[in-house]
Amino acid sequence: MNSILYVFLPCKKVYPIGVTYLADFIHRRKPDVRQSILDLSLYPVAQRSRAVRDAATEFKPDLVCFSWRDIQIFSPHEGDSSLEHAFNFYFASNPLKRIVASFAGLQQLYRYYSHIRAALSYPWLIAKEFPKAQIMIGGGAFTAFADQLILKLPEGTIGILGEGEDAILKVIDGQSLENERYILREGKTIRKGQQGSPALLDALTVDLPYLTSIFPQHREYLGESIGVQSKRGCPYDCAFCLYPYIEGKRVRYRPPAMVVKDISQHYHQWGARRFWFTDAQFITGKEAYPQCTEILERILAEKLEIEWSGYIRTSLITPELAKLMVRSGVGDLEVAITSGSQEVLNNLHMGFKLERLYDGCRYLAEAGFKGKVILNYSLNSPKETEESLLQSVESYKKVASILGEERVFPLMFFLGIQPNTDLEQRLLEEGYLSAGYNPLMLTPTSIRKLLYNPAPLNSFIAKACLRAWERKEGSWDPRKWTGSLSQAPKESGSYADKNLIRGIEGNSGRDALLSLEEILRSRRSSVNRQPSVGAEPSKI
Ligand code: B12
Ligand code: SF4
Repeated sequence: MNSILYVFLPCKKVYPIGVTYLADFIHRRKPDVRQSILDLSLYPVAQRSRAVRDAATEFKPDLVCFSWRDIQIFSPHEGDSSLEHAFNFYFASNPLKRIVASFAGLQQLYRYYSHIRAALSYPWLIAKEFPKAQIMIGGGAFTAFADQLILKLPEGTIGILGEGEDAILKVIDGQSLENERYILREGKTIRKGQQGSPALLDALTVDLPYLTSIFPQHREYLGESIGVQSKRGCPYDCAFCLYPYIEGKRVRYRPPAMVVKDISQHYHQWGARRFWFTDAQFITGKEAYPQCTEILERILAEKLEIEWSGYIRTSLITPELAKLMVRSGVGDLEVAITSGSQEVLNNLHMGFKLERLYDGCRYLAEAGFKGKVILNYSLNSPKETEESLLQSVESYKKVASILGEERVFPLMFFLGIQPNTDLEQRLLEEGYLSAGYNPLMLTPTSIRKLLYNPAPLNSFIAKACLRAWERKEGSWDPRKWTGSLSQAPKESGSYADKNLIRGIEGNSGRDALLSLEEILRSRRSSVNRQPSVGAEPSKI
C-alpha cells in the first residue's frame, strides 16, 4: 500500500492529535507512503460527504483511516445543558418544565442519532464508491463502543482498539494483525485480536514541517490548544474510568526531550502558546516524577512562554513540582476530587487520600498558582450517604479556603456508566443494568440509568442542582446546546475543555453544593424534631 488518507470524523473542534501521531509514525518508517489528513469537523454538516468524496477522488488512497474521537450526549456534567434537561425531565415538580425538558431531550436524541448515522455514512461512502480502498477505523469513541459500531460498518473494515501505530504499519506491510487489538466482522462472525506487547514510545516525536505539508487545515488550529502526549497508560483502577482500558495499565514514557521538542516546534513554527498534555494522567505516580520534572524544567530552560494543562493527580503534587508547574505556565486545572468522603473514594478504588489532595492544593497555593481549579464531584456514587454528601460540601469549603474561593469552581460531574469499566461490571452483577444492554441505545429509561444518580439520594441532589441552575439561568434554558457533537460557536476562555466553561461561568456547582447542604441540614433538624418519621427522600 502506498497511500493513506486519514479522516478525522466530526466532533466539537479539537486538535486531531491522534491522526497527526499516526501519520508521523508511518512517515518515519515508510517515507515513500503518501499521506493526507482531512478534518471533517471543520466542514459544515452538508458539505462533509462531498469533502470525503473529493479527497478520495483526488488522493486515490489505498488505505482510508477513519478516526472517531467522541460519541457523547447527556454528558454527566453541568457544562452540558443536556444534564439539566434530563434532571428537569425526571425530577422537576412543575409539569410544564417536564414537558419543555422532554421536547429539548427529544431534539438532543435526534441530533445524537443523526450524528452517529452521519459518521457511519462516510466509511460506507468509501466502501461503495472506492471499493478498492481498505478501510480502517480507530479512536477513543470507536474503542469505547467497538462491539456495537463494528456491526454498523461495512464488512471488511478493520477496527483497532487503543493505539494504532503498529496496526497501520502491519496493514501497509500486509502482515498479520493477530498481536493487535483488532476487531473485524465477517458476515455475522466477529473476530478479535489481543495486543501483544504495546509499543514503546522512545522514538515518538513529531516532524512538524512534514505534518504541516499533509494537513493544510492545520491553520484552523493556530491559536488553539494543541495536544501533546507525554506518556501512555494509567496504573490506577478508578471504577468508572475507561482510560486504562484504552491505553493499558502499564505506563510508557516519552523521553522529556522529545515531548518538549514537540512543544517547541509548535511554539516556534505555528505560534502555539496553549498546550494540553493528553495523558490519561500527567503524574501517574512517584515513578513519573523524574519525567514530569524534566519536562517542566526543559520548558523553562527553552524559555517557552506557554500555558499548559492536563489531567493531574493533585494528591501527587510535591512542593518542588508545584513550583515548577507554576513557573512553567500551568493554567487552569480540572481536579477530580469525586467525593469528600474517603470511604466513597476507596469504594471506587480511586487510590488517593483526601489529605494528600489538600496538600497538593496547598503546595500550589504556596507556589503562587493563579489559575482556576474545576473541582469535579460525582455525587451519589456507590456507598454515598447523607453524611458523605455533607463531607463533599466540607471538602469544597476546604479546597476553597486553601486556594481562594474565587479560584475554585465545583462542578457536578455525575458518574457516567461506560462499557468495559469496573463500575459497569458491578452494576451488571447487581442487576442495575441488564446483560446485553446496548450503551449506544438511548431511551428515557437508559439515560436515567447511565447518568448514575440512583434512589434514594437522587431527588435531594437533583433538587439542589435544579435550584442552583434555575437561580443562574432562569427556569427556561436560553443556552445553546453545547454537547460534544454540536458545532460550538467561538467561545472565550482559555481552558481547553470548552464544554466545562459554562459550568464554571455561573459557578452554579457551588450553589448546588450549598443548596444540598441546606436541604440535608433542614431535613436532619426536622427528623430530629420528629424521631419516629422514616426517611422518604423522594417526597422532599
Ligand atoms: C485528553 C482528552 C481530552 C482533552 C483534549 C485536550 C486536547 N487539546 O486535545 C479534553 C479535556 C479537552 C477532552 C474533552 C472531551 N473529551 Co476527551 N479525552 C481525552 C483523553 C484522555 C486522551 C485523548 C488523546 O488526545 N489521546 C492522545 C492521542 C495521541 O490518542 P488518540 O487521539 O486516542 O489516538 C490514538 C488512538 O485512538 C488510535 N487511533 C486514533 N484514530 C485512529 C484511526 C485508526 C484507523 C487507527 C487504526 C487508530 C486510531 O491511534 C492513536 C495514536 O496511538 C481520552 C481518553 C483516553 N485515554 O484516550 C478522552 C476521550 C477521547 N474523551 C472523551 C470525551 C467524550 C470527551 C468530551 C466529549 C467530554 C464531554 N462531554 O465534555 C470532551 C469534548 C471533546 C471535544 N471534541 O472538544 C471520550 C470519548 C469516548 C466517548 N464516550 O465518546 C474519551 C475516550 C474519554 C472517555 N470518556 O472514555 N478530552
Ligand atoms: S480516573 Fe484518572 S487516575 Fe483513575 S484510572 Fe482514570 S485516568 Fe487513571
